Amino acid sequence: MARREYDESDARIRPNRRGSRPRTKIRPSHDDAAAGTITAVDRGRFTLDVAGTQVMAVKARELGRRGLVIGDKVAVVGDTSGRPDTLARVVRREERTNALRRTADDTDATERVIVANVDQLAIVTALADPEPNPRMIDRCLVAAFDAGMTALLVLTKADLASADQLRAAYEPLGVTVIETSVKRDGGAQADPGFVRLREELAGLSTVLVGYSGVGKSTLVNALVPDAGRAVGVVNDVTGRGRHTSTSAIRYPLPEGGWIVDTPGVRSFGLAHVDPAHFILAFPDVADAAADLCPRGCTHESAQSGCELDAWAADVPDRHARVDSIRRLLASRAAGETY
Ligand SMILES: Nc1nc2c(ncn2[C@@H]2O[C@H](COP(=O)(O)OP(=O)(O)OP(=O)(O)O)[C@@H](O)[C@H]2O)c(=O)[nH]1
Ligand SMILES: [Mg+2]
Ligand SMILES: [Zn+2]
Repeated sequence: MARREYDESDARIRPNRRGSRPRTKIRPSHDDAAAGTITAVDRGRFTLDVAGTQVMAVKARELGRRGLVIGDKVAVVGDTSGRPDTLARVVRREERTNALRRTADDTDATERVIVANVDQLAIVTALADPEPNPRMIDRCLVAAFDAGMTALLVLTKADLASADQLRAAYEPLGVTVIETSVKRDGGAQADPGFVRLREELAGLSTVLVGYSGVGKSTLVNALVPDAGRAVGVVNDVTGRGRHTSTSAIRYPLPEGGWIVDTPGVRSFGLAHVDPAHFILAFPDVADAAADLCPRGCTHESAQSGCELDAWAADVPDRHARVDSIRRLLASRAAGETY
């Protein structure tokens, strides 16, 4: 067989041509990259805020499998004009100050990052339709504590039911409790609780988390004049919403700061949190445990030597919190979530 001469076309079809390309260890430094923040994620596409301009972007290959979530600070190259049909490239994710995580259930190894770089977690709970679930609130408190975020309890639909019980249960924990209603005469803006909420959010970055139908998007629409978030109807039969919002989005607040609306969650798994940290989200219980419980106490029961029952005796709020922590621990041990 005659020896063939290789020409350029051979080089092009050679399967491992990537491997034969001279490798450079020096990655482009992207000194010219612009700084942006992720404001929405839609499959592989990202919406970024780049100095006030809305820019669409994709991940550059060099980012690898590194995930990007709302709130991530990134470096972006390419066309950052924000003009229609332009697409920039995210080349770097800056270090996160914090991240809110959850897992599907308490034994699920896959943690989902909901949002990064936020100051506050607003736990949104309706006072009715759907019914409040203190266990869910407790889970969110643990997640906020674990993520290093301040927790805010926002009780919506105050026109439907009293907030007294939940207020009494959570204010002693140092959690700011705000009750709102958008159904008063004059709407949300005439509601003192809503005005208070606005003040608590001003200048900070906050993420709203809660069951579907609790009124997260309704709040966002009242807070951000141009948001135009779709709001759902609560099903008469189940009292649950129909998951109106399907993806998260971050809006700038007129008073400064940011608000992130998220789709309703069905559960809030804490598989990623060290169970020893559960108790730390409840400062009064943590203090009592440190003072009273035997060393290495698992706080399981009075029979096992735990002193928390004695501490909580005759004080219903304390008792409820101890009970809640025990349920979280038991749920974690059994691998269930709600
Ligand atoms: N009575 C009453 N209804 C409210 C209030 N706030 C919201 N709603 C109603 O609750 C329903 C659900 O509101 P949404 O804002 O869509 O709830 P969401 O939390 O965003 O739900 P998902 O997007 O599915 O997670 C709507 O029908 C709202 O009108 C309130 O203060 N009082
Ligand atoms: Mg919504
Ligand atoms: Zn104990």
